[in-house]
Amino acid sequence: MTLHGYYRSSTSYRVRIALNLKGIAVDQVPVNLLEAEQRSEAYLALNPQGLVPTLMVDEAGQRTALSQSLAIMEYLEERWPTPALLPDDLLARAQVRSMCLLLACEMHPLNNPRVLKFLTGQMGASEEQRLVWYRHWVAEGFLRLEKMLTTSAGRFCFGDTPGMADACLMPQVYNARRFECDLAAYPRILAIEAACHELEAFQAAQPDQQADSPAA
Ligand SMILES: N[C@@H](CCC(=O)N[C@@H](CS)C(=O)NCC(=O)O)C(=O)O
Repeated sequence: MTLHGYYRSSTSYRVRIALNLKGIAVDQVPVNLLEAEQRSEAYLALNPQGLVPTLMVDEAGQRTALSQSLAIMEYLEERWPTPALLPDDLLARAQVRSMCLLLACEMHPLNNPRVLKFLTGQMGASEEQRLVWYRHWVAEGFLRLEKMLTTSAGRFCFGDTPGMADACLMPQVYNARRFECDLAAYPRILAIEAACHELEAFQAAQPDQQADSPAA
């Protein structure tokens, strides 16, 4: 399989964590978002949305392009069920998916670079207003997630096994740190971050570990 992504893209980061947790090796093709490579004709032929990630899969004699990080993680889970990214219990699986959706649908899109660019461009927001916006949506999301974690978390978002919710959480924490958000009010999230940092699957997925990172 081939993963088209960008080192600092949180959605690519999610998929890298999921692949690493499952022990699946893939080829990686960098798509430089700063150079607008995601909008090149060649890339749009794979992913009409012009977003990363895209996972290219060879299966049943054909090559298929999968987009949307949550759909990709669900594919990986169904195709290679062990080690699992979701718990066995049906209700528990729904709880983990709720956390994933909070992170991926209520937080990530609001603070996506193209939204921030629109704010400071067409909407005329200042850099300071951009930061207020960014930090507001981090606080709003993390406050709710922190409450959900009171009933679900062990060492990780759900119990003591790392999984799909942790793969969604870690990139959001990474982004929040880049924008110097105050995370002191979220002790459970910080404890989960520390637990994830101990694992090779999460370490190897970090943006600065990727070949297209300037830090590499
Ligand atoms: N819901 C999508 C979001 C994908 C997305 O927003 N990707 C960003 C990077 S994190 C992107 O490609 N941005 C490029 C652009 O906005 O032009 C997913 O989960 O895969």
